[in-house]
Amino acid sequence: MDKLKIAIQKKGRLSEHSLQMLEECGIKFSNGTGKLKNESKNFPLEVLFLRDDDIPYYVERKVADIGIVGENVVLEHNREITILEQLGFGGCRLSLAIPREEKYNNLNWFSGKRIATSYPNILNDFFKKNGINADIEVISGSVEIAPGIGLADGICDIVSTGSTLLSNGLHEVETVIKSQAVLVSSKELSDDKRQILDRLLFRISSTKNAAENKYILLNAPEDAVEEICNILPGMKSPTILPLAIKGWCSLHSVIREDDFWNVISRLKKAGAEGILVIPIEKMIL
Ligand code: PRT
Ligand code: ZN
Repeated sequence: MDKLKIAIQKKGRLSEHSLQMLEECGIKFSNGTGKLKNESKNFPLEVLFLRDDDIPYYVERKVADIGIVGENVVLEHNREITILEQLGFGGCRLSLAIPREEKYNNLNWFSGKRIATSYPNILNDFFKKNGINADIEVISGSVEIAPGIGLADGICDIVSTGSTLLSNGLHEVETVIKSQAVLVSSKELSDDKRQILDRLLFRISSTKNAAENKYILLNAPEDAVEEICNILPGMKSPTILPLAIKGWCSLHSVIREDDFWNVISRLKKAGAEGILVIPIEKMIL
């Protein structure tokens, strides 16, 4: 049977997370770094380690069947590939930034200005959509220094914490796109490869669901159970078990990580005690 080939970033911000995601899916590799490729010992998958900018093209050309790459790179390169899934890591945004001392009211600031970026296609689309006529100066790295050395009036670059902009005397004024790592695939896959991909997607969604949810256990007096059940919808409905102490029970359920602080204060108000919140390793819906 053919193996599915996945391209991931060789060295950079997405490398570790990409391998970690495959490991969380139970896919194991023999040790060995610095290699160009690596085959899994227990799943029909071969990993190719590439520069992130090359991944969309290699997937389009079917050198790799699928790949993990930033949405920003996919949109900039505009290749014939399909985005299958957002993976929940590598979060960032592509933003416009200008010198701190410049006053900014709206996008018209950019009319007639020179803007340095490594993302000319995305920026060009954005300016076009917003009726802005600006000069785009394409540079491949250290975009943030362009205004300081007189190469441009502003920049369009990837931002995550914002500290790079700050230390270069720039301030962020518009978000052009939001981005995160995505799983992409070539437009056509053989039936065999499609089957392997479906198995991989199933594992990815089980680990993603698990990461987004928590298992919650708590004790409560019986007369508080109804109210607590309304706060905790869970996967179907909470599990309720009697405690050794009369009139008390234990409730088990699942809540979204995003919600749980909010829910916990409501639970305590309703009479819940001994609340435990536990990570879930896999969650199959
Ligand atoms: O060598 P290769 O070409 O493979 O790697 P690369 O250097 O082109 O990419 P890399 O590893 O820097 O980033 C890979 C992907 O990570 C990007 O395509 C984004 O999808 C995502 N990502 C997430 C980021 C950032 N966060 C990020 N902060 N990519 C780059 N940055 C840079 C940004 O360019 C700027 O220089 O970090 C700086 C800003 O960071 P803050 O925290 O100071 O705002
Ligand atoms: Zn790159």
